[in-house]
Amino acid sequence: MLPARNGGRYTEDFLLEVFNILFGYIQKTFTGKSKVLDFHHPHQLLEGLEGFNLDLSDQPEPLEQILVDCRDALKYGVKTGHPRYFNQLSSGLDMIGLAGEWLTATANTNMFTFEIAPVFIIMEELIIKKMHELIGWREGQADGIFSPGGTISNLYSVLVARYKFFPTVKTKGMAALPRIVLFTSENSHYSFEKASAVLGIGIENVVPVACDDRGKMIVSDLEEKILKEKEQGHVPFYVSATAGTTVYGAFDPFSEIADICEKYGLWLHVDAAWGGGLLLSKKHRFKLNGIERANSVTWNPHKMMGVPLQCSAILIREKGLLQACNQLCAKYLFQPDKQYDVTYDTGDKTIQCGRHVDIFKLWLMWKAKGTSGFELQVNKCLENAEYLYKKLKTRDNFELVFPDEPEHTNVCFWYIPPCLQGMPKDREWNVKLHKVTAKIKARMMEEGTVMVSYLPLKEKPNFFRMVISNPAANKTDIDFVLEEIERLGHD
Ligand code: ABU
Repeated sequence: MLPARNGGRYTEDFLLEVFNILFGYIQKTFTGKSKVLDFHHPHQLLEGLEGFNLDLSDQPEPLEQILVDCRDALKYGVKTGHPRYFNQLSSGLDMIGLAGEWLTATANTNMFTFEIAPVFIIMEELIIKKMHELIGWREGQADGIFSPGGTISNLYSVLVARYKFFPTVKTKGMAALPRIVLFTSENSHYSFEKASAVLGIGIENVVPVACDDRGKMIVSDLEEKILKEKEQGHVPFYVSATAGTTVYGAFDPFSEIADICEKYGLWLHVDAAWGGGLLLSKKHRFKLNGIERANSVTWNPHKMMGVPLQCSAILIREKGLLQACNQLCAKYLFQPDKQYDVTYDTGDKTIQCGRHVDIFKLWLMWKAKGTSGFELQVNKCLENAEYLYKKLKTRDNFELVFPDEPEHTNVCFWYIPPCLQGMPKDREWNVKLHKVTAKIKARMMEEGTVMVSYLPLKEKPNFFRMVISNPAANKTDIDFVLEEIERLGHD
């Protein structure tokens, strides 16, 4: 194959075979008859399946085997684009996004300099500007960067906020700082604890703020906790509010939280990794009112916008902070005397050196759908969630974890099997329900017909958290899930 001389024909044949495998997989993903997964335990994959051996050998294997491996790697994976895959916040398989991903892989470049990624760097600037506008930041000075996922985007927000208040941390380290503390709701993502551990702030300096039954931050508790920390001589510097919590899909009251941040001079971050997509919807945008007062926002287009993994942005309101916080001016990459405008060498804004091109698939999708296409997509998913919620309310053998209509597409519920219906809801009942949910999920995986995740939360026994971000999912798929859970849990 290429680059060998006369390798063009072999390369074409090989890539066309690969394309056929991909296209077969894509068609199967969207046909109602195919399964979401063909589950095998880790030991089965390690032992090898018929014709599919994951062991590596010293000798090259024939191309026929490589093609079988390509096919089987997809065959034994999970079809996350399947309309009955409701397991994670990111799902779906967008054809334009997929094309963007293929083209990105073919370009095989790195995002650190304009020198080697001229087109992608400009696309990133334009998309970041667009996201700023959707947030409602009026300054017109777009700043931000695409990062490897929401956890890293959230980490950037803590890093930049700390630098803003304590710039000497970059050279002197944490020893030069007082004991700094940050605040986030007890229902927020665990990435804030992770960021605090990684940045040397310490997990004990992440103060959890209480939430109401619906999972929203209680602002009076935030203020009490800030005052308590100050009394102890600690230095509050940062609050993270969430737009679409991971489990309940709750939106914190951003304007009230922003008031508190202004009062005490704190950085406000909004983790809109999941909820950011609603900014594209005229109908649902109000749920993020107040986000325009944030200093930074995390937004993952690979979630609600259906962009292929991964695609996450950290957006910073104040231009220049990211650069000042992270730049080290490595001379071999960021030569100041290049012939073009070197402010486009955005790589020194990051904590990475090499950075994957995550922008092209998003840019291409935005071109193909327009903002209005994303809006339709988001609205459809929310309509489906409302349908699921209403269906659950009519079924005696299902119980909602909280009674209110969902704000996002997260719908949390229990299936109550016949043996637990009408029984007193005591401790033993809860223990049984906890096991029932896990057992149904195990059966779901074995049968491969649907995928919905489950979890316990505080004192609540295991419940299903169903999320809808795949525009390919329809009401019939939602009906199917409920029937299937009932079937799998009948005994
Ligand atoms: N925060 C990462 C995504 C978690 C989820 O898909 O449930």
